[in-house]
Amino acid sequence: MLGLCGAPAPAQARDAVPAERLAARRWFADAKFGLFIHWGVYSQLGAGEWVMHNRKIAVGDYEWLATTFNPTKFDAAAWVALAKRAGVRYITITSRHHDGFSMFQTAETPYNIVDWTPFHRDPLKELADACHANGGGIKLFFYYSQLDWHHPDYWPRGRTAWDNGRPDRGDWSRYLRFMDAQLTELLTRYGPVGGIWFDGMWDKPDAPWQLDSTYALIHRLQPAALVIPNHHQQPRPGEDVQTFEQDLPGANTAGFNTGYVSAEVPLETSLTMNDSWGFNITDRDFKSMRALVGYLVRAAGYGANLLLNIGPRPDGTIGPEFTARLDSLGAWLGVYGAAIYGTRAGPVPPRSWGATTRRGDTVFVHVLDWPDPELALPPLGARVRAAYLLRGRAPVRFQEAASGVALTLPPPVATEPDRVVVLVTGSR
Ligand code: JFZ
Repeated sequence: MLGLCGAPAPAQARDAVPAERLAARRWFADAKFGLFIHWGVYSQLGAGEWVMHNRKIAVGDYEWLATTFNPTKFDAAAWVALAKRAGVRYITITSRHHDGFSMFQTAETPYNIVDWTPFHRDPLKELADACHANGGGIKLFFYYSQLDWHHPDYWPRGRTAWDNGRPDRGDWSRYLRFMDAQLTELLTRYGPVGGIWFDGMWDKPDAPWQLDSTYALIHRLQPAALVIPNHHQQPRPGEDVQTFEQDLPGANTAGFNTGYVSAEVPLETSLTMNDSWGFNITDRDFKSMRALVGYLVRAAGYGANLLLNIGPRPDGTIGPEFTARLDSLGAWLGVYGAAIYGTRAGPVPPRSWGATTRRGDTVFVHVLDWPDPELALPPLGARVRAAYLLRGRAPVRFQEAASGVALTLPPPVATEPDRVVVLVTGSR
């Protein structure tokens, strides 16, 4: 049985992971690009998804705020069309964030978008239908927060708690049953689900989360659904992807990511397009196209996906700063997608000048930042048979030596964030 990169999976992992899920992991590793969506009641205050915590909003006041949430301009088909134009292969949307508000129809609490708001529609149902329509092409994943600032049974409280009016008591086991019941709803009422993106365990890392039974529940309900935990720790049994928040695999500029990088499971990097996950009306610090292409390419250079975030507005529309960048990324992938989709980490790990990706005997050299005409690569472990530019296929002169391969690059073009050189390699 093949592991992630075709290499035999370690005995223990192979026995534990059914073929269907291994296939789903390979699909995920091929996908390389996903759209993250942070959207909820908090979007109304335009100050990001932690506003309830940051402004120490009492439960009663936040519950009132939820009664005014009415995103009448929400159009699931338009969101999926944007995702397709951007070239993403999956969408990961917040079904319930730390504020405890459910963005889907649930029998487990009236504190949900269908029963608590004038909207009375289930945006996750509409999004699932739009993803599955016209032959699909976009898998839908659900972000699910284990941390809850609203639920009375999220007790004992964790690191992020403040006195927001909840009683100082609760039944933890009842909270765990609540989560499993909601996960059952998400995995039985929305068609095929790509997986669950967990977050918030870091609020109480040592609490009895009963992950094994929750993961087993997910894998039982949908054998191909992937468990993606944003716990910033080493992957555990039952987990299918290691995700890094705001960092490339192994880096820890954010301060909370682990330096450990799994070789057994697919990798993902989640990234904000500005500095906020949820809609933030004053956050204008949007990354440039060059920076975003750089993240997508460097992530792929580590063999990781990029999960790029948008924060839709409270009326259900998506701001032009987000849509313009997604359309540009889609146009870029229209030309360079072959050097990203379906690839794995290349023979040369990411460097200051760029990165390499590989598919079979074809190596893609992504030159992101190199001013000089000559670029010296270390030995690639195979002879180079041919070299040419991916865009336009003009031949690229190369010289092989024991020390490696030297490429003669065309001059950089201001509008081109990434000069991609294709190397056709063959055995020595
Ligand atoms: C978490 C969420 O809190 C955030 O709202 C967003 O959903 C992001 C994708 O994931 O971000 C975190 C989690 C933990 C820490 C910081 C940000 N931490 O432990 O410092």
